[in-house]
Amino acid sequence: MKQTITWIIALLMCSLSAIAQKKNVNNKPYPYGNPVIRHLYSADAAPRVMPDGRVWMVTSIDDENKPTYNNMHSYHTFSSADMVNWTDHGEVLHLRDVIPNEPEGEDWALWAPDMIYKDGKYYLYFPIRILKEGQKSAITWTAVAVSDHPARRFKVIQPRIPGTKGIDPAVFRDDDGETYLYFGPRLVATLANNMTEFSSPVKTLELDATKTLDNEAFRKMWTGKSDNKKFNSPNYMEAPWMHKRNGIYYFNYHTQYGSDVKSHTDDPTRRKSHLDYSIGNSPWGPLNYAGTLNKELGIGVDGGPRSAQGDFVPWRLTQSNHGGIVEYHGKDYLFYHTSALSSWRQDEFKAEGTWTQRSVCIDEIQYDESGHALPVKQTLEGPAPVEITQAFDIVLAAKAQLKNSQAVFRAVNLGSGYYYFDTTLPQGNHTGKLEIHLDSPEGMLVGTCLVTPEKLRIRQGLTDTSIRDAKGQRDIYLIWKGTGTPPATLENPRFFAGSPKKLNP
Ligand code: FUB
Repeated sequence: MKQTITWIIALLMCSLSAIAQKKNVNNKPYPYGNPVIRHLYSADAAPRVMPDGRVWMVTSIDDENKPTYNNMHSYHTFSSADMVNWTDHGEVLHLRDVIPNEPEGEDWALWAPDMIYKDGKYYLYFPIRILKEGQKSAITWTAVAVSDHPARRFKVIQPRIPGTKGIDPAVFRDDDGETYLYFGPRLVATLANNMTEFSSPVKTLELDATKTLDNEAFRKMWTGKSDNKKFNSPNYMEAPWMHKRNGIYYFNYHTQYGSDVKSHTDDPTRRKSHLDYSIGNSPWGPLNYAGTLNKELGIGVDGGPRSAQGDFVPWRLTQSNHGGIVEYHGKDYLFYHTSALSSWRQDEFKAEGTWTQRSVCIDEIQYDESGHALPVKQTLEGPAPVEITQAFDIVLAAKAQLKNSQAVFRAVNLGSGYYYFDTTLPQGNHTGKLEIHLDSPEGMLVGTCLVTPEKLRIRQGLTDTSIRDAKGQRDIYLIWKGTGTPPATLENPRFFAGSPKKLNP
């Protein structure tokens, strides 16, 4: 009975919001730098540096005319060379690519996606949500699509990854070459080589909030909840994202705000629509609660338009929080979304905009000396342009001999960062991995090429990997670890993606 009433209320709210939907009638240019995407409504950004050295993001698209969570039906990709100017590469996947017979209905929706490069291909992970009339709750799982370029159409290759449930898949590649998928109710598993199924059991991530909370008000807020089963990580709701910095794993997520978000209350006991984060030493957890990465949207924004209700921006709190993080040439950036553009396009900031007409914003993340991330300062201006003058790639040698399975290159200047490494193994038939270490054979592992004879055959001996923290003047150690005969030589080992390529006209 309770579920039926909830269902009726939900339907009622959807139709009321559709009726009350304001039109996007204001065509004047938006006056600020944030949001960075201003010609359509974009949400749930998942940013990553790709092999062309540009920052790419895939986003959900919110509807221009009848916005609801139920008719989110496509994904776009965007790229930038400087974090400020973004090119829209258009729609790369639509609901009709997933389910050809139900192209425009509101039963199916595509929510927050993620995209990653691996072994010459781009993989798009996305949640499918089915909410058929009469169903008590939505059914959700993760699917995978692939493309040979992030600006081109993706093709669904796995309509449902076995073992997935829930929304918001997020991919994370670790320095040892292992790729993790975080999804649904804080679940995690490793992806197999084919990127379409798991190679490990699914584990629930321990966020450990209760053990480290020393803030009494916060503790009271969560422990007062009736659902004691969620006591372990009580404030997790959705939007998982993992990033790694100086060897530490940072996992951020959207907190459970329930229906308590009210535009203008600062009640300290109200559950907040935050992005909180936990940190730890393993992508599997356990992690310890570490604080808030992004406060509720519109909180503490300096300057700009003010709401009629008080001294804050009109879109304050008018949105759920969703965050993706990328490091780009020395700075970490949080990608999130607000309804600021909607507020502008509807009535020039006179009201808060629409909950489901969101737009991607970017701001820098700052850390304290102990490595804790500080709450991001949400700005109207957005990020400063990034200027990069170093070469796109650094070839270490035309042919490098491996001695005792190792090749060393002294004092290589990796500048402000190189994001990928590749080399060719001409002899072909190897099984193992090529590790890239900085400064000594035991020094920081920044990436690992996972090698199989099959992969080498497909790519004519080429092997590559994304890398992290490869910057400054460093000694480079390439170390082969594997079974059978080690490769004798590496052809053209190189770091690349150290500066952004121009787009083809
Ligand atoms: O955009 C649809 C849903 O809203 C996402 O999947 C959630 O993370 C929230 O942003």
